[in-house]
Amino acid sequence: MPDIESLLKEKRTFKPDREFTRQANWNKKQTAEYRAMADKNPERFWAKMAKENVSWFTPWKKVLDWKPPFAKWFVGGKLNVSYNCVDRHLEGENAWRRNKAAIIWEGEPGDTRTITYGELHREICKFANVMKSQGVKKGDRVALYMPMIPELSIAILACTRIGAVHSVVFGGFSAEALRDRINDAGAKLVVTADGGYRRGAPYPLKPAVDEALEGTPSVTSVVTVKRTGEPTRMQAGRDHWWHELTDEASAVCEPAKLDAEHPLFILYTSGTTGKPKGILHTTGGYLTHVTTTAKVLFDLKDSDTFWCTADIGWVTGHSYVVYGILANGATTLMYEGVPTHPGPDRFWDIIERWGVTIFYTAPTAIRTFVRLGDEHPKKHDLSSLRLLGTVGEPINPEAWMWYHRIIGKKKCPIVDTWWQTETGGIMITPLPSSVDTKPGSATNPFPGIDAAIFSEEGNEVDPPNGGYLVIREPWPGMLRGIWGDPKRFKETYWSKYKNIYFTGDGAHRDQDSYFWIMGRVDDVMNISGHRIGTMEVESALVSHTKVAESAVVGRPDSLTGTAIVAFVTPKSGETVDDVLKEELRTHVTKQIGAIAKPKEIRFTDALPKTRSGKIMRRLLRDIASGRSVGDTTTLEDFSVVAKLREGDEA
Ligand code: 7RM
Repeated sequence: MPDIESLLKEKRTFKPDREFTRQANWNKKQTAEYRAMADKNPERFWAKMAKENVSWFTPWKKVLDWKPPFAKWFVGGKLNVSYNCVDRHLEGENAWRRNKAAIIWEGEPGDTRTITYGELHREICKFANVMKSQGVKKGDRVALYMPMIPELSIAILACTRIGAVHSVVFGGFSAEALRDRINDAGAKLVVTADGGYRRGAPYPLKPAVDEALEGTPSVTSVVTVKRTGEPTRMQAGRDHWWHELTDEASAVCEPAKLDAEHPLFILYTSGTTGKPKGILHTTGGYLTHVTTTAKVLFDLKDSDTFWCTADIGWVTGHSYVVYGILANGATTLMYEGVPTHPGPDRFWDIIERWGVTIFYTAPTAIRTFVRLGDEHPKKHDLSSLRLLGTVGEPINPEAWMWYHRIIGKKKCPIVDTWWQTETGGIMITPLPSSVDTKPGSATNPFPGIDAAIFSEEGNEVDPPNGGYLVIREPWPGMLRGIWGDPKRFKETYWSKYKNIYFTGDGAHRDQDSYFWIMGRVDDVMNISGHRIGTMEVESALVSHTKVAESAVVGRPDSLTGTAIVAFVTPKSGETVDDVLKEELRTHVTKQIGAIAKPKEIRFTDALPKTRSGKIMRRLLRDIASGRSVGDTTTLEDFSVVAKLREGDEA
C-alpha cells in the first residue's frame, strides 16, 4: 500500500527563458557542472561555495564534522556575518557600493528611507557599541520585538558584529508569547519600538514589552525605537531611547572574529505540542547556505532590487530580507505594512515606484490578489520584474498560473522554494536558468541537498508514490539544535529514521523525479484507507472559477474513518447555495476522483490564518469535528473563528 497517494495530475511545463538563461549567474553548463560535483561530493561543493561566496578571517580545517544528529561545518574557520553583509562591500573592488542602497524601506503611511551600505555600516557599529554599553557580551541573547523598520535589520546585524545571539519575536505575538520566548532564551536585552503602522493606524508594541517584563528575570535593559511618537511609558534605569543612545555612540566597532559554529540566532517555531521550539542556527554554514542560494536561484545581481514580503519575524525574513541579500551586495526592499493599504494595489504600486526586479511572496498572498481582481496589478507597470518566487506553502497550480500570467507577464521564471525554519535556507527549488518548471512543484533539491521520500518503514519509495520527505545528509544551514532541549531535538527530527532528518512534510515525486510537497503529514487524511493530501483537494477546489481559497481538513467518520470537510471562500460577488456545493463536489470528483469528494462544504468569508499567513488547519479540524478549539495564540484574526463557529450553530 502506498504511503500517501497522489491523485492530482498537472501536465503543464515551462521552459527557462533563453534570454534569462544567457545572463544567469549560473548558466546551464555551470549548473550541470556544480550539480555533478555536488552529487559526487557534497562537502567539496559546499566548501567551494563557502570559499566563493563568503569571506573568512581564518580558513576552516575541516569541512564537516558529523556525529549524528550533531553537525559542525567549516570547523576551525573564523568569520563575521556583519562583515560579510556590509564591510566587504566597502572595500577593494567593491568599494563603489559605499553609496549604493543597501535597504530601501517604505513605511505603511508612505514615509520612506534609503540606507546606503556606508550608512548601514555606521548604524550597525553604533548600535553594536550601544549594546556593549548595556553589558551585552559575546554569546548573550538579545530579544528583538519590533515592527518592520530598518532598525530591526540594524539590530540584527549589530548582534552578529559582537557575537550576541538574536532572537527575533514577531511583533504580532502577545506579551505572554514574548515573555515565554525571552525566558526560554534567557535574553539580557530587549530591543523594541513604541509601535508600528498596520492597516492605516498606529499600534503599540512597548506596552506588551512592559507586560512581558513583569516576569523575565534575565532582562536588564530595554532599548526603544521611536517610530509612531505615541505616548510611551519609560521606566527609569531600565528603558532607553534608541536615538539617545545611538547619538552618543561611536561609529567604530571592529567585527568580532567568530567561530564558524558560534550561535547566530534562535528563532521560535511551533511544533505539534503547544511549547514553541527555539531553533538554533550558527554562523558559517548558515551564511554559506543563504548567500549561495540567494545568488543562484534568485540570480541576484548588483543591479537588482529584491523584495521579499515576509516579516523579519519569520525565517524567510531572516534569510532573504536580511542575510542572503545583503551578503550578495544587492538592494533589499523592506515594507512595514499590509498589502491592501491604502488600496488593494499597494504591492504593485511599490514594485512600480521602486523598480523591483525580484519579488518573493507567499501563495496565500497570491490567492488574496487573485480574489481582489486583475484590475489592480493591471493598473501598474510591472515591467521591472525579472524573477518571481513563492514560499511557505504548496502553491496550487491555478494561483501559479495567475502569478505567471498577470504578474510575470509570462516572461519571469517562478521559483517555488521549499524549506523550513529548521533548514535555514532554501532546499528544494527550480534553478531558474536550467530547470523546466511545473505549476505546483518545487522541482528538485538544490545541489548538495540530498532530499528523498521514505515509506513508513524507512525505504525510499519510487515515483509516483508518495511518502515522508526526508533529508539524508547534513547540509550547511541545518539547525544545530533546539535551544536548551537536545532531547526534543532528537525526538522531533531524528527519531523516525536513524541519522536521517525528518521534515514532517509529505511529498511525492512524479515520472520526471520532480518533488510535489503535499504539506505537513498531520495535514494528510486517511479516507477509507487512502491517504490524501489536504492540499490536493484544495487545489482542485481552487481550480473552480468561483472559488478564491479553500482549506480542507479531515473529521472522524464512522463509515470511512475520515471524512473530508472543505472550507471554501468564494470569489467576491459569487452567490453561494446548495447548487454551488454540489457543483464543487462534482468538480473535485472530476479533478481527483470520488475518493476525494468532500463530504461537507462550508462557505466562509475568511479562513483562520497565522500571522505568517499559514492556514490553521488544526483549528479547522476542531471546528469540523465540533470540538472546542485549542491553542489560538498564533491566530491573526480571532473573529474569523467566531464566525466559523456561528456557522456551526446555524
Ligand atoms: C520557509 C518557511 C515550513 C513548512 C514546511 C512546509 C511548508 C514551505 C513550501 C512549503 C510547499 C513550498 N518556513 N512549506 N515552503 N510547502 N511548498 N514551497 O515557510 O518553518 O515557517 O514552514 O512550510 O510544510 O514544512 S516555516
